[in-house]
Amino acid sequence: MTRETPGADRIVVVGAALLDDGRLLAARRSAPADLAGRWELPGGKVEPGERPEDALLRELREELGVDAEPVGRVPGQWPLRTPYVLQVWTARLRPGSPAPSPLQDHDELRWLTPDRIWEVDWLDQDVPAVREVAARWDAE
Ligand code: 9L3
Ligand code: MG
Repeated sequence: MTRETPGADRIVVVGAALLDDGRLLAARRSAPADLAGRWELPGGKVEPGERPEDALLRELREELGVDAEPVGRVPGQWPLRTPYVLQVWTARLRPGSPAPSPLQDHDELRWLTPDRIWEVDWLDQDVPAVREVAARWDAE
């Protein structure tokens, strides 16, 4: 395989740590059934030939109707079900972009301050990523 991936046969899923006014956006999944009701960093699969940052912006537009800009990659990557692996970028809303709304894949959104970050039931897979985001929050 010649595609640039983090390991043979891995497919990257990008998640956005969307930060605004000192708060992190959490999104509650509405599907599939085994993930519904759990909270995630919104995002999705990188398409073949697509740059992860571009996938991130596309997913935020598709899922939440917002224009964002990537800020930086959160170090690390976390296994999802084979062959997927989660990578996370911090991102911020572009000026003039509407507030995120749950257009598809999600049925509720919540902006979390650092002291409330663990009040939602994050997907198991997202927990280590959120921990990493929280650890770096002060530096943002
Ligand atoms: N996933 C896990 N955590 C996340 C995201 C965005 C996605 N923060 C998992 C859920 C699905 C797979 O990755 O099993 C693909 O995600 P999507 O394309 O259904 O959003
Ligand atoms: Mg998605």
